[in-house]
Amino acid sequence: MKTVFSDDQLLHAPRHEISDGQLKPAVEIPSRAEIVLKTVKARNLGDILEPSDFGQRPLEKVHDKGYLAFLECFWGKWEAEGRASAEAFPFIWPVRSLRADPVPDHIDGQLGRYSMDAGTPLGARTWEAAKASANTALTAAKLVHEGNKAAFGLCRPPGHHAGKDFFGGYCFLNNAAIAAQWLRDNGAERVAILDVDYHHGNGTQAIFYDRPDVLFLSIHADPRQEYPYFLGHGDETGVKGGTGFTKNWPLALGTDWEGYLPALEEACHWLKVFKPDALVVSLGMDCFENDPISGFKFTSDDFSRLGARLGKTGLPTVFLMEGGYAVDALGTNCVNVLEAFEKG
Ligand code: 6XA
Ligand code: ZN
Repeated sequence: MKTVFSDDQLLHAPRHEISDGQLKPAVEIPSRAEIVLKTVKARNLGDILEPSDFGQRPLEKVHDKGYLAFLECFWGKWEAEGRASAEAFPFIWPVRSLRADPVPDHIDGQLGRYSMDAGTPLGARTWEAAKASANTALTAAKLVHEGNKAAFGLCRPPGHHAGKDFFGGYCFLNNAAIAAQWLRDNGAERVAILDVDYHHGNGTQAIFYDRPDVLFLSIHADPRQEYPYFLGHGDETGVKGGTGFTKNWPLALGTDWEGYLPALEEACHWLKVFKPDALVVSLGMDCFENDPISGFKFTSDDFSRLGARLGKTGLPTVFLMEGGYAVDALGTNCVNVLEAFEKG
């Protein structure tokens, strides 16, 4: 299987995140991508390609233009205000009873308008890295469109929490949504997204919530107990024409492979019913038992089981990396999925 990756994706290098009332060392760091790349090479998964530049258009098909302009111009304004020695965190949001329009002129207001949490700092080169990550996803989608059975977009920063007009959960551009939309725009009539990251992909779900042409399936920690807390419940099944084309399997903290498998089988059943022209997998490795911020109990071998099961669907598949923060094991767990998929 071919892997797509660009060094530009390393340019987003957050120092801190806010958690437990403290500025803690960031966990979504460049070494995540480096260890996966190293393992892809060591295990001879296949060729490694640089992404092509798809320009702004595929981003605009998913994201709000004002949001994209905000991401692009943010650091210049932050610098102009003499604040460039620190990375930027939002601290106010337009919650119930406040207005999200008009968009504030002040960058602190804009930061809140275009974000969902305080755990995701913006840095000097975040925009470049996020664009490169989206181009990696698009290039992987194009490889599958051109007839490759599967491709791996080694995306980082990740994407599945990013909405039409907000960043959060370490995500800026929704790589999976951008890839799925590009596949739709290039001949695929139906695209399915299966999100196996430990956290619910709230951004991806929201982007396609009223659409019958993109099926969104997600297996994740119950939002009653886990981030992102405000989406990912079992009763969210889509709206309008999209009713029935979103399905969620929220699972209890402590879930292991045996507890996970029935949900995975149900998801695979819906893939069979939907018959997509292509599958996009939001591939998080944070279901791992030693993940520092998560609560499932996958072993490294379970990632091979996951890959083998996905391989059995027989679908042309675009794998896009999402979360996973046990850096030492991240390469092994990720390549376990991809290798087993190819054998399966
Ligand atoms: C809160 C946790 C963010 C979750 C990021 C993630 N700081 N999402 O892995 O899939
Ligand atoms: Zn995650």
